[in-house]
Amino acid sequence: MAASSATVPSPAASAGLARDHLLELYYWMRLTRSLEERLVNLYRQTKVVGGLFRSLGQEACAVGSAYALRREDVLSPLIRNLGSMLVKGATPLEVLRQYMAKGDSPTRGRELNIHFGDVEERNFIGQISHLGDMVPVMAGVTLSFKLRGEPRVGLVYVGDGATSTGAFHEVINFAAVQRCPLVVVVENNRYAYSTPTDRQCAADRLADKAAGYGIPGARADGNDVLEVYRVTREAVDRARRGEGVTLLELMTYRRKGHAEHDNQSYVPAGEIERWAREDDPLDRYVARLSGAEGVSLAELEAIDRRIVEEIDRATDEAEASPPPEPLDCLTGVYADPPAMPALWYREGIRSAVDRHERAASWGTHDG
Ligand SMILES: Cc1ncc(C[n+]2csc(CCOP(=O)(O)OP(=O)(O)O)c2C)c(N)n1
Ligand SMILES: [Mg+2]
Repeated sequence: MAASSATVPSPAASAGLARDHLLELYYWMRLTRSLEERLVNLYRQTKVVGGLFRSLGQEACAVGSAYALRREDVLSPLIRNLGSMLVKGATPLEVLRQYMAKGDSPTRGRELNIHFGDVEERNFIGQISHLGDMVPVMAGVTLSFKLRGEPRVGLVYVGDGATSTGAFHEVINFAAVQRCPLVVVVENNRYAYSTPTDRQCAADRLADKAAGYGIPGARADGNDVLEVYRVTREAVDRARRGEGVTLLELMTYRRKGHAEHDNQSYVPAGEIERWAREDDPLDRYVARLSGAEGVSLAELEAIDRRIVEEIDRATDEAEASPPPEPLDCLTGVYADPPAMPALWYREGIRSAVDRHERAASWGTHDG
């Protein structure tokens, strides 16, 4: 350990976080980036079956905000909130299996990125893709906390593009009136697919929309993880005190395309490179930790090595996972699956299936 007592951060300068917590924030941000880089490699090897949605440059938004929640609080992530899900307890193994559509992934191969949840233990909700539509879900979740008198908070993310949907407007209004214990985080990454923010909304500051609902709104530097933590924590504490909804606008930048296939031809020349050079959340945090917080680079490198080992192990395990079993497609779809002979739809071609399609590693099929 390189730190001496002289390097213990002052709570005010570090958003009230102790040294261990500051290092945890680094761990989660680095894990997010490294795991996504591994997913890119797997994507290029065609082992990631569907799309790949990066949060490169946005890791501080995801990690700093989720870190402000307690375990019992509920988080509603989006595709660029891998970091938030990891903080809430999703594992690299689950994420890798999910992207590779493995039979033992959380959605048993039905879904191909991070649309999965755990509302029993870890309290993050499986997202749907429709822009803005997790706001109504979370208004309902947090209204139930209020009605039951539970001191729990919900946090829902929306993109800048999603703030222009009807669901967003109608339900923030509803949640504000009901004083739901809800934090709405707008991740303003300057683009909605290929549309820059100023081409889809005439307001300069999305946080100003809060005034229309009679709730507090704040804009913050989304690439400063401690600032993200600080403003989210204030909003979370406010919600827990029964003071209702807060709208936060976190300013960041989407350095990759909407998904991995998108070549970003619509982005002005030099813009991405400028953000990478001047405003990378991890670079900024490393500078902060190794400067004002007195953390040695050797200590950060040790964390990096641990992360590589964790991701390597998880990748091996995920690659060894079986593909989805065809018969499993009914599981979880019908409460009472129709009685039918197994493999009824393949009865006529049973021998062909066995001879040609069924890899030796596949599981049992027809009892
Ligand atoms: C209601 C609706 N309209 C269109 C889409 C297609 N769509 C998916 S993501 C996306 C852009 C989202 O932009 P933003 O809300 O800024 O989030 P970001 O991808 O930047 O994180 C669009 C238009 C959708 N999923 N739902
Ligand atoms: Mg956006």
